[in-house]
Amino acid sequence: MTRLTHDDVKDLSENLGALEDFLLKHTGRTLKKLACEAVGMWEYAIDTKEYTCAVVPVTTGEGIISNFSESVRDICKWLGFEAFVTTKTDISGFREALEQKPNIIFMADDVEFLAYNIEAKKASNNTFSTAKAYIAALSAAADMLIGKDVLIVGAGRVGSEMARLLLAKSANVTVTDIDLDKAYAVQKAYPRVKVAEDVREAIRAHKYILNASPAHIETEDIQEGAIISSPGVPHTFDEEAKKKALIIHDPLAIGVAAMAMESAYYSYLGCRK
Ligand code: 2YH
Repeated sequence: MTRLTHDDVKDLSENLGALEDFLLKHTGRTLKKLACEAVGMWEYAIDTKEYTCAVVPVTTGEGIISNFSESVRDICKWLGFEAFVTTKTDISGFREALEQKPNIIFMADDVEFLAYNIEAKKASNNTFSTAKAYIAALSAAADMLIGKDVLIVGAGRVGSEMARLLLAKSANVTVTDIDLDKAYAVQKAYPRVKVAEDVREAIRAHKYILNASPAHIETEDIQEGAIISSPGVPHTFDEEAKKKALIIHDPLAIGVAAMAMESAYYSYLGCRK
């Protein structure tokens, strides 16, 4: 699993306005509306300012990513939540968070990234929220995906979840991965999914692409007018690629926004006023 770096998130908070403008221009949705659509809720169903999010930095594994927790906090604030980062890390940070009585606690190690809703006792998982949110973005930018041929590049956890969600949207789904065993494992789970064995050929043949892989996509393989919804990091598209195609990407905000809205929605479903 690709780990974010400080470079990925160092300017994230200052760039939220630019991301909002980009999403409005290309999907017709704000970050919040897109996140709500991704998790199947109406954006005015809850009042985010009634909810507090705590973010606990985690030192396990490769340790703290400088500015990661602050970026998660600022994404939550952008959506209207109250939000704070604990001064302590790990279990001590968790205890510090609990003392402030938040509704949602965010924590990430090198493998998992969860938002835990304390009152609903339910966790939102970044892998699944990211898959949902980037499909919502592609669907909005492409004016729906019903009957459209959509390629998923990367058959890991995000790619596999994307296949399931795209089938629910009645898209024609093809998956490709340099590791063919992984691509065929997705097909085994969802037999309607086609497997493309040649990654570059598959990219050349598709206008609608979800890139859930850390691999580089060659600019010459991208179709003119393609739409690429791309959570994958590192993000290596060049200026030429961005001229040819609409490339929807940010390192953290789109996935975290969907986690936060889904988590708050759990409280709403549990009848919190
Ligand atoms: O970037 C990551 C992992 N790739 C998890 C992604 C799950 N889809 N984790 C961030 C680690 C943050 C660090 N422990 C911190 O600063 O708290």
